[in-house]
Amino acid sequence: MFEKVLIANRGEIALRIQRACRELGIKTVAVHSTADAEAKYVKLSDESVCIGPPPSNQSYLNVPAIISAAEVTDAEAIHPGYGFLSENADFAERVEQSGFVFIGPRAETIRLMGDKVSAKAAMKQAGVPCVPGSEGALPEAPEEILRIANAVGFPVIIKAAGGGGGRGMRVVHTEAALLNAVSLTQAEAESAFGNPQVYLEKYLENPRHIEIQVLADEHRNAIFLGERDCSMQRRHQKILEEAPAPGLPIKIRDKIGLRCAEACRQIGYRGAGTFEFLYEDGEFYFIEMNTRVQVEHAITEEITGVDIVQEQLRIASGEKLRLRQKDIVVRGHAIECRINAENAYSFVPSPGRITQYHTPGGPGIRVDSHAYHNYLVPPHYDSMIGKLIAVGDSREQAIARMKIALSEMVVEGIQTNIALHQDLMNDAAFLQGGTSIHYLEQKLAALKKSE
Ligand code: MV4
Repeated sequence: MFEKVLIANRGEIALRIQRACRELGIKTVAVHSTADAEAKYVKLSDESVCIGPPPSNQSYLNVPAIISAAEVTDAEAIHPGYGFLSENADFAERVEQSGFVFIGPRAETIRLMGDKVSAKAAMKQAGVPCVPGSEGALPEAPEEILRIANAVGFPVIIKAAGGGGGRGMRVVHTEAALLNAVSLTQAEAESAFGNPQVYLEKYLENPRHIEIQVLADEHRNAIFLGERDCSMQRRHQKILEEAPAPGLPIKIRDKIGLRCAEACRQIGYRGAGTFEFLYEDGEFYFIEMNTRVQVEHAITEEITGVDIVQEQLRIASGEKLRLRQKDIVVRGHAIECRINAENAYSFVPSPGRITQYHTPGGPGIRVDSHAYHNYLVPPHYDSMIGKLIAVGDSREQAIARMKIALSEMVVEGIQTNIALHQDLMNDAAFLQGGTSIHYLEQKLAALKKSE
C-alpha cells in the first residue's frame, strides 16, 4: 500500500479521501488554493501545499503546481476526487509520466470514455444495451442523416461526442428541423469541445436515470455494487439520490449489473466507475460512463458496506479485489440529500460565513461535509457544502430518518437548500418512488406558477 497520497481536490471529497487514507495508514498531502487555506481538510492533513489563487484554473486545475506539490512532498500517488482533473486523460498521463500513480483508470480508458461516440461503441461491443441510434458519429451527407433519423424514428436527440453531463445536446421532433439542428450542434461542439463530431439517438421522453457502480482491478476482476437512482435533478445537477432504485426488480438489476462487470473485464477497466443508464419501460439504455468516484458514492457504501474510496486506493496500489460478486449483498435503503449553499427555490448561490452549524446524528445518519461553525463558504467553487445521508432497513425508514435529520440540521449565515429537501420528503410522487428525470423541474415550474 502507498505510504503517502496527494489529494488533488477540495471540500467534502478531500476530507472523505483523507479519512479513507488515514484508515489504511496512508499519510496525506492536501493541496489548496488561497481561498481554502483555512479549510478543515487542510488542517487535518499530514501536510499541505498551497497551489495558487482562488480561481480553479490557477489552482485545482493547475497541473504543474499539483505535480510539483507531489514532488516536494514525496507523495507516491494522486487521488483526483470528482470534478476538476478527475476525468482529464492528459492529467492522468502527466501524473504517470512524472512517476506517480494516478488513482483511477488508465489514461487511455479515460480518453475512450470521454469521447461519447467511442464510449458507446466500446459498450455496444462489450454487450451493454445502448439507446438505438446512429452507428458512431453522423456522416456528412444530409440524405444519410435523414435516413438514419427516420430509421430511428422521431423524436431524436443530437449529442456531441465531446459533450456529456448534459452539455452539447439538442432534441429534434421533426424531419424538417433535423439538418439545421445537426449543424447547430456541430458548430457548438466545435467551439466548446474542439470536436465537431455529433451522434444521434432515439430521444427517450420520460426515463429515469439509474447508474451502476463498479469496481475493477488491474487483474481483470470486476464486480458491481448495485445501482443508484439519480433522477431527482435540475439542469443536470443532481439534488437527491437513492439506492436501490425504487421498484426496480432485482432480476433486472442483477442482469444489467453483471453485464457492466463483464464489460469492465472486456475493456480492461481499472478502478471505481459508474455506468449511466436511462431506464424506461423496464429497459436499460447506456448513455455514458464516469471514470471517477462520484458525489453519490456514499449511498452505495451504506447499502453494501463497501468503502469505495478505500477500494480505489487498494486497486491503484495493484492489489487484487478482495470482494467477489457473491460477497456483495445489498441491505436496506439509503438516500442522500446534497446540501448546497444556495437559495432553496431560486438556486442562486449563497456563499459567505456560516455563523451557526449543527449536524444531525442518531441511527442511520451520516454527514459527509467539510463545513464547520464559522466556516467561510468561498464563492469560487461548487455550492455543495455537504451531503446528508440516511440509511434504513426500508425506504420508508430512510425517509423517516432523513426528515428528522433535516429538521435537526442547522446552517445559519448563508442560505441552503434544506427547505427544498424537506419539501421533497413530503412530496407524494417522491414518496411513491420512481419519478422521472423531469419530475423536479416540472414540480418547480408548477410551484412558480402558483406563486
Ligand atoms: C438522453 C435523454 C433522452 N434520450 N438521451 C442528459 C445528460 C447526458 N448524460 C444524457 N442526457 C440525456 N440523454 C436520450 N437518447 C435525456 C437526457 C437527459 C437527462 C439524462 C440524465 C439525467 C438528467 C437528464 C436531464 C435531461 C435530459
